[in-house]
Amino acid sequence: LNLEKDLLLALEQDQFVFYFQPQWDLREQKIEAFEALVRWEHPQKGLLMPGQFLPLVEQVGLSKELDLLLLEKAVCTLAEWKKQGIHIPIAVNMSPVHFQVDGLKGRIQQLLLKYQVSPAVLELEITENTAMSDMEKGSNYINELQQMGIRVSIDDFGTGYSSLGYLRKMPIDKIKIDRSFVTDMAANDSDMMIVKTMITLAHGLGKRILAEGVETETQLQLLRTLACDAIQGYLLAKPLPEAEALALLNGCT
Ligand code: G
Ligand code: G
Ligand code: NA
Ligand code: MN
Repeated sequence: LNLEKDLLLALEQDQFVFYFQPQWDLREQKIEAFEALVRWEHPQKGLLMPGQFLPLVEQVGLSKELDLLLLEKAVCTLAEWKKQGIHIPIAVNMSPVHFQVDGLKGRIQQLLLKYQVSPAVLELEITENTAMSDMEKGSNYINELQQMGIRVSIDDFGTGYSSLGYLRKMPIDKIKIDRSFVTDMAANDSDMMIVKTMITLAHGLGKRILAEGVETETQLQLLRTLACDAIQGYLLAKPLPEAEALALLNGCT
């Protein structure tokens, strides 16, 4: 109950910050994008992780408000980076309840205009459950986002309850293999086969594929062999505060 009261204040006073985790392009050997992961700088409790407050945000019906706030934060950060001559995309997670709500597209367009940011550097991460809860609406929506020049990726791929048919209907740019398949791929034949098949599937459909949760050199080598396009995970970097993320970017280019 206390946290609920704090939440309204936090939205008002903008106590949320992004940490940034790099996504590494295996072919080009460079950072291709940063995923923005929210943290709450709570005045008394310190830095709170998404798992400690996102369920509450959803429960009290503030997901849309938070998503919009974070979307603006992402676009604002992109504008700041642009000023510094840094042109790297930011991937923002969209909460399931908000994705198909009317007005998101218009809001994004407004933000890009206001901050003079190109849609090409904004990426939205959605889960397959979100996109597929209403196939018709979902594919229209993703089509419209793509026509605006924004990229859409499927997060946590393989963990949702959906058919694969949507992959050919929707102009998705990138598929992110859920880390649960990557963790044991070196030791578990089934996981290895699933990862391998996901990569083949993505490439067969002309989409990029990224493996999440890469923590070991062995996993990296296997993914390279399987021609996976990109990786994300602790092996490369944990989600970092903005300054550290940019320092890493500079060190990598
Ligand atoms: O860092 P990690 O603990 O950072 O994130 C945990 C979960 O919280 C992930 O499933 C992620 O998708 C979700 N999450 C992180 N940042 C955001 C955000 O900015 N918006 C939304 N809607 N979800 C987020
Ligand atoms: O649901 P989503 O994929 O957006 O969530 C990303 C979550 O995974 C975040 O909590 C992030 O901190 C975490 N994460 C990122 N890389 C790794 C990793 O290599 N290992 C583990 N265990 N977690 C990771
Ligand atoms: Na994500
Ligand atoms: Mn994910």
